[in-house]
Amino acid sequence: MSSTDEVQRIVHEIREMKIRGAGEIARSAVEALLITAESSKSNTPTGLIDELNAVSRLLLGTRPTAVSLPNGIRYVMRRVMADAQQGKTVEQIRATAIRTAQQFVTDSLSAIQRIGEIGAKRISNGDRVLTHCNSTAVLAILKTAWNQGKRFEVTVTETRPRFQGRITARELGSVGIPVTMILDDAVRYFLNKIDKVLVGADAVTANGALVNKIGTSLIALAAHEARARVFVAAETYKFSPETLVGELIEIEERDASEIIAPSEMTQLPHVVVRNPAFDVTPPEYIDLIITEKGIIPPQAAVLILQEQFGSLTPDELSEYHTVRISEQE
Ligand code: RUB
Repeated sequence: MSSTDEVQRIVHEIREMKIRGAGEIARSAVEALLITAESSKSNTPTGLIDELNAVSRLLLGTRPTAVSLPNGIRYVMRRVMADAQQGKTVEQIRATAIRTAQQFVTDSLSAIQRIGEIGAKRISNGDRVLTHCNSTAVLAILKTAWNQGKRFEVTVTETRPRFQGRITARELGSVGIPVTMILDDAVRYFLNKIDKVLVGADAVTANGALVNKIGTSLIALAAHEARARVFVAAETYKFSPETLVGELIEIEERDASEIIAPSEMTQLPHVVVRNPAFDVTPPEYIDLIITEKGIIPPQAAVLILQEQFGSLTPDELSEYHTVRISEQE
């Protein structure tokens, strides 16, 4: 497969959700930048940067909600642009793009491992944990706790319409963790037997709100009522710098055919079917966020963002947001 085909494959697979989950989306996007830098025939800095920007735009237009995607691209492109401003050669810029892309992937994987170690401390023997969708960070916590000898059980929602809960159930079951799978609609029915809700993140906003798979906010609301604790597992590259300057996270709306077959839709001529893929859980319904830098209350999200992105101007903070929104139009 040529490098252009390989980049197109990554773009296509993110859009079609063969590559999915916020962390994996970011790592694959950064991989596409790495392939572009390695294979570029450009012999000027401008030529190489134009190619990297073109691939960035393609990637930003795939799925709008996972903030890890623009953050991964920003991680590489900020360093590439800094090199260009310092008058470095095309070969030096290429080396920077490759090195920083590799660094992002390595850091991302070690962040997940660290979240596993930190989060496992919050899982106790006898716990009844509920999770929604399929999150690598959540799996890291549960598998780490299990490998430490803690014994607990997990309730998994099936996560309609794409059934990512089945992936979670399979993965937990394969290491011996007892799993019960339930309908998404059955969460409140089972919550009086749940101690902790543990979910992943597509984005965390400056005010500590969580954007995650549709249904997460309803689960958090029911958990609040049932006095079950709500934990979020999120690498800090899922924190949204754009929200520092007032931008909103766009919620991806997917095709109605994921919910109802087009042939059945024709029988319902006056019905509109809506299929948002994510929703927003306010910080009041979240007990803590487990990051690779430690455990924080949702209200401290702004501190993580200031530490990571405090040096950027408002325009720099929202530049990828603007591209992303225009790619959706
Ligand atoms: C996946 C989803 C996951 C987060 C976190 O949605 O909502 O909870 O992305 O996952 P989709 P991870 O299947 O639509 O991509 O911890 O693996 O980054």
